[in-house]
Amino acid sequence: MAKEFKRYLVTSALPYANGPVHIGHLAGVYVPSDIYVRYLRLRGRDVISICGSDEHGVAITIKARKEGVTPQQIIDRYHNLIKTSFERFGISFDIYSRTSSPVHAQTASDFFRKLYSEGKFIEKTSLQYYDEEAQQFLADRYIVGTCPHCGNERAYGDQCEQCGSTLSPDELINPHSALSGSPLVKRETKHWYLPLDQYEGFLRHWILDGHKEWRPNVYGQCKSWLDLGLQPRAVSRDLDWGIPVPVEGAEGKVLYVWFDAPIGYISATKELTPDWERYWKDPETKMVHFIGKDNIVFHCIVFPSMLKAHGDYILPENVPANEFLNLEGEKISTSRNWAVWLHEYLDEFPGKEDVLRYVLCANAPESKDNDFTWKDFQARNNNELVAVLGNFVNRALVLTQKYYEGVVPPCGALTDYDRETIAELQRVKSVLEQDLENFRFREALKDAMNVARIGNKYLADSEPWKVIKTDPERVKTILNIALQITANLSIVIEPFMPFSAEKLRRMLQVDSFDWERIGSMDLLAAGHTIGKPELLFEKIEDDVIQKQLDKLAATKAANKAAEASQNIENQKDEISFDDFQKMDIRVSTILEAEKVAKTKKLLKLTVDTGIDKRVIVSGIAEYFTPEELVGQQVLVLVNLAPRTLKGIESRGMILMGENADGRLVLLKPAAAVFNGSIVG
Ligand code: B3M
Ligand code: ZN
Repeated sequence: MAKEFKRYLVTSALPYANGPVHIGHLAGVYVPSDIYVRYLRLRGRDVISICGSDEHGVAITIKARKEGVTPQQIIDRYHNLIKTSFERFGISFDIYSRTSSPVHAQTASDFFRKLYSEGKFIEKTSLQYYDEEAQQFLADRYIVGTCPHCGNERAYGDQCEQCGSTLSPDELINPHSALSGSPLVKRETKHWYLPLDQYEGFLRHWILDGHKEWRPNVYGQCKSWLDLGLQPRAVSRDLDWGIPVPVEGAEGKVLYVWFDAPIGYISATKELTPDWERYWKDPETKMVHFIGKDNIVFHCIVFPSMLKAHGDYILPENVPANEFLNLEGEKISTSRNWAVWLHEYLDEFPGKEDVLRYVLCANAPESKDNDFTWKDFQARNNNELVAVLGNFVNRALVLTQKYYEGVVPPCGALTDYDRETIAELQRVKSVLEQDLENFRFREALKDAMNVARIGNKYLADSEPWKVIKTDPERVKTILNIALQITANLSIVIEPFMPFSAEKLRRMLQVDSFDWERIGSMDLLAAGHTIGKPELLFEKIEDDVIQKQLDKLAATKAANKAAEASQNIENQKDEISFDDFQKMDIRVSTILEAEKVAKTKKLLKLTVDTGIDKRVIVSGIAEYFTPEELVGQQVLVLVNLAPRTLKGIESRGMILMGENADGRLVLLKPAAAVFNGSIVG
């Protein structure tokens, strides 16, 4: 039997205040979390829903530098945009705070000081990259250089965005500062580390023994982290943006953003209620963290270790992390503007908040990554919301207007079919509650929509528009039942589509019903007058969708043009003729071509250079199909040192040009030339 709790503390991942919220955030975190808290409130549970902007970290300082403004201006802009967007979308946090608040600075500092004074940290001095011109230590993201895997000259110290490799600054060729461009030196710096390795035993027992009910993607990731063995993790950084490390000898150092951010849940609760300790320290509280999969380690390993080290706090009962949502088959990217931004959706689709809430729940990446397409958005709106839910409600209300001037007719004797329908309706509540309690929101939405399916089938089978001619008394019972089903719908859709539930209650001229009355067939008393029927949902036409697809196409073109312009670099340093003579470029023919598995950009080519037949791996899969390349004559730098890419040894480089919209083009002889012909 699941443990009963007296209250619920529900947190949602604090969005970074360096950009707007997009559908990936909503599908991953905020729609599921809002469904859950709305449900708990409808059940009369004591629940608080906590969120706020995550306003520290390197990404905010990079954005500020890029825009030539201060980090404070960045966080003020996006904190306000995010907060108002959530409110407009019906995400009903009890508080939406921010980690730049004084209460948070105090709470995070006190938390650090307690662990520090109790000796829970390791102090370590290490060598870090330092920019002497900018006079500051550099976070990995501020270090750029050449990727050792694909030659991208603008790879970052933590990742190469061209081939996707995870990097460390030491792997970069010619690492230099993204701030000043100057080469780097290493300097000693002291930081404080949380010895996560000391918490392995506790975490193993608490998670692997104690929470086998966690979602497989979450449990599995925790297990692999623990099996790999945990390392001490730095909880401070050399940065001038963040919460200063509150101990002697820590000038110029701030708390690591992932140390301070989760404490933001605590500080926001303090701001919400003087009773905050009952939520955070009483084991009768059920704490649930809603996050995306990239935050699992911080919410299941790091933050619980911090809470354990502190000693006063409870631990999360569940962390139902979602996987990722892609957009039209590609990863959503803030930096490449490849997203559907919430504030833009709300402006462009007024009154359709629930359509997006519905689609993002129906398509939620609960167990695996999923894809959002505008065609699917249109299909679900037209074929499910309009054709099933909206259609049923409209028929029930229009027929009541038509036959009884909007007055609910009395219910007469029930047929067996009536009883079967009512019994089916009454089975919904327990299934719906089970799915909601267990964070199966896609299933729960289907349970709720099933009420509309039951209603539609009941009307289609009962055909009141025909029976009215022969047995008008019977039609009173049919429509009374249909209206009770409509009233039940207004309850079950509330957690998912609060705007439509409110609109439906207005059409029925009722206040909200109690959740426990789901399944009741006397929600609307005979004689009650309902309001004017309106359309709950309207069809979305092709031109509306095409406009969104055109918008994404324009984004893609803009990205390619931006990349192309970035590639027009100044002429490189002068070289001697001897230097040039070192390069051996030959006319060659591509004999075979195939995609490199698990990569989007790489092709494996077999090339006849006239000297030999060899394999060359080239990052051109986005621009050419293998079929297009076979038989083409190209120019190959044959004496380039071999490199191994995704396990394939590549000997040489195919020379490419780039056109105005950033697409790569082959460079080939104006007429057929023998393979091996020297280019000079
Ligand atoms: N700011 C969100 C992210 O990683 C991160 C969550 C913090 S929750 C304490 O996208
Ligand atoms: Zn690379």
